[in-house]
Amino acid sequence: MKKLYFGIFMVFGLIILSNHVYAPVCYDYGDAPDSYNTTMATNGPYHSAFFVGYYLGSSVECDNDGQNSTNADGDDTGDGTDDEDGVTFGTLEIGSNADIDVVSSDNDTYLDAWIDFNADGDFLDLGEHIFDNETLSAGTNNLQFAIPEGAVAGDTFARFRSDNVAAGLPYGGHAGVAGEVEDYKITLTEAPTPDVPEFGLIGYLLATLGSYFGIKFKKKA
Ligand SMILES: [Ca+2]
Ligand SMILES: [Ca+2]
Ligand SMILES: [Ca+2]
Ligand SMILES: [Ca+2]
Repeated sequence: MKKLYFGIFMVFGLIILSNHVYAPVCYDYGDAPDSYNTTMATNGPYHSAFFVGYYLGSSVECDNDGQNSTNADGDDTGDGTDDEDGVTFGTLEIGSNADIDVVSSDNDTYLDAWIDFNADGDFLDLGEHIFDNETLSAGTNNLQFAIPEGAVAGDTFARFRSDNVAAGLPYGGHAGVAGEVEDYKITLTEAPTPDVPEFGLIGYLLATLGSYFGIKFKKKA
């Protein structure tokens, strides 16, 4: 009987010392279309949610498989719980630096992220791995990345994975540690074209040069 009490004491002690709440073994998946390797059948990414901790945003939950969906919202709408909630995007203008906020549950968590800049249905192309083992702190992390000139304007997809091991993450497959994967549908916009005055491109260039040298050109009445 003493051994039984000792065993129970040890189990509860470990749960408390872990600083995270125990939950049944389960996994979290993404929800981008399956060309991005989302479901188990296509080697989709998944993380153990054994310990409820080391997640993005305010929560993570268990799924049976990747929730591949046209708008990358299957993990949010499928079970009524929007747990893919960790990343906030500002304007995503081609050729500019983008600002995003990434919320992490804990200090010393590590982020890998991808954007399908050429909108060809994968995260494999050069420059599409935007964050590689980026260290996050608990709370909101303001991060920047460059959107290449060759990116395609319109809707595309992004994948964010974080965990508590500084080993880097691939965009598919299992990570044997606690963490989360969140997929997003995003929109890349064209950079605005500069206004060209009514007196034409040469006039615009003269005006720009004149402004630089402090000379003003006036249109003939
Ligand atoms: Ca998820
Ligand atoms: Ca999603
Ligand atoms: Ca989340
Ligand atoms: Ca791509």
